[in-house]
Amino acid sequence: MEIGGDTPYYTVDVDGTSISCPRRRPAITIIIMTEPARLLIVSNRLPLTADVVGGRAVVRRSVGGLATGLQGPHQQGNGLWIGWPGQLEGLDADARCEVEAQFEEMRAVPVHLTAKEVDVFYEEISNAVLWAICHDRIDRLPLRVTGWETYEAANARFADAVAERWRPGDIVWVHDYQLLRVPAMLRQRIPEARIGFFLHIPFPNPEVFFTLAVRKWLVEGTLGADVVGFHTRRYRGHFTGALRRLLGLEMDASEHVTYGGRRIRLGIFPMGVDAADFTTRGDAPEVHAETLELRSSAERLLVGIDRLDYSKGISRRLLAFERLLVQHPEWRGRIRLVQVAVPSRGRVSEYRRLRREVESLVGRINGKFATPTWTPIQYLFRSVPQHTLLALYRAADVMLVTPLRDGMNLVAKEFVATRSDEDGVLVLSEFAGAVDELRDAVIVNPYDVDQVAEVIHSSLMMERAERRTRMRKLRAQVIEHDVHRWAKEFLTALDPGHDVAGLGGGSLRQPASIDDVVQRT
Ligand code: ADQ
Repeated sequence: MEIGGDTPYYTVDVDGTSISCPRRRPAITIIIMTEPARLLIVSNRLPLTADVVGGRAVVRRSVGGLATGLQGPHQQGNGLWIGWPGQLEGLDADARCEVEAQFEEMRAVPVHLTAKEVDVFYEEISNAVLWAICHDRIDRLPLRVTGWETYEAANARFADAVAERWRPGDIVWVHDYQLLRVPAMLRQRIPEARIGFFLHIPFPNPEVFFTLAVRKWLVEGTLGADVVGFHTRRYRGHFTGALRRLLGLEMDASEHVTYGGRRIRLGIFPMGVDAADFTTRGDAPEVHAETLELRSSAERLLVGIDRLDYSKGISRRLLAFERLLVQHPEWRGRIRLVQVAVPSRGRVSEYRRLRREVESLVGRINGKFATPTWTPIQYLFRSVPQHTLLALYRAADVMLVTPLRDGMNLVAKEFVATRSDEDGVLVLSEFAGAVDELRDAVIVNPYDVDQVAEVIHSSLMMERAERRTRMRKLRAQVIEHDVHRWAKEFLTALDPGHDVAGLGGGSLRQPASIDDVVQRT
């Protein structure tokens, strides 16, 4: 319940500049004591994008695995989503206020980062150092790693934003490698809070992780949480190995370690996709029409869909495709590879180099094998609309998911979820987290280019009956272990008594002091 406030404006700090925005809601909020606990989700990026359309600022929800999986808990639980809205360039002060108001309506709390924080915390430390290390690429590290104090400062901004809004009974779920220090910071600021942390990317082997000078400081950051979650047993094994060697901790039979006088659960929660939704949308008539169009363009279609990232193994996949055309010339003129590469991290030089490498490989292979009427690789360097994504999944005879290292890989699961026709072959890397669950895929070593070429050949030759058997089993797995189950299992582990997003339980907020009851918004 809200009662009237008296301050007509509030200030927003954007890129070091303060702007005043008219207040749409009263300044004082009184919380009814019987409100259910809220979920405060914290991720580097908010699941929203802000654009200017016809001179007006428009905020849209972005689609993506995390946004979809947590939409329910976020909305039903009356919770907040705290994160960076991206750089809101090109918006004047009025548009900024409009964006802020829309964020508030969507219960999103923007954490604005300075230009330096974007450069150092986001690009250099998170994307160039932590991403590289977690994907086993020590060779990608800069010769001298600096900037951890900026990482700490940016993490502190997220922790402050949470602590300012946290109310007794709320639970906090922090996401991913950009925010490894946030759980410990929150534990200091709000010792009694229930805090969860989930790592979406691999936790590397300790031998690789230990190359970071700040390794102990990073794992201590995560140990501020009550539950630390991983996609797979292997990543948790790497993490417990690091804990043993850095802090002398051992995980007990109930998956807990004791640290700082608290028990911390180290759980395995493989993330899924919204399988029912992919099935329904994949069956839509307009997707069907686009699928037929794609299928008519070649006798057999191979599809790859990835962010343009060195972890995704796109270059070796292209080489495997080239090898296939050399070893099995009977496929020339009959097959086509559609490779979609979504632009990603274009400001990091490594990614610009990768783009040149992929484009030059595509050019070379097409130049070598194309005929006046046939082009072997169709390369799209952009994000494609959802209906095209679905049509590509539906049209693929063989879906190539061959990352060199991938925390989970949701594309593999989306492909399976979309194939209600029980057809199509999934070729899946043994280094994707998804392989633990998707055992009925055709599993490959993506580094072994010759093997991948042969596997593509045998997948193209696979009988309909075997394709159907494999796809049925894959679908049973993906449908049962969907993203809603993932969110529910994590939140239940974090706080079984609470009814966040109608998960069951239904405890009420504990009566609190008057300071907790009256909050300035
Ligand atoms: P990502 O590295 O981004 O995620 P992934 O899991 O494959 O990788 O998710 C990509 C998402 O982007 C999918 O939902 C896919 O549909 C979408 N997408 C890809 N290409 C697209 C295109 N061209 N157009 C539109 N949408 C596209 C990180 C980890 C993963 C982990 C996830 C979730 O690196 O290993 O699975 O988080 O934990």
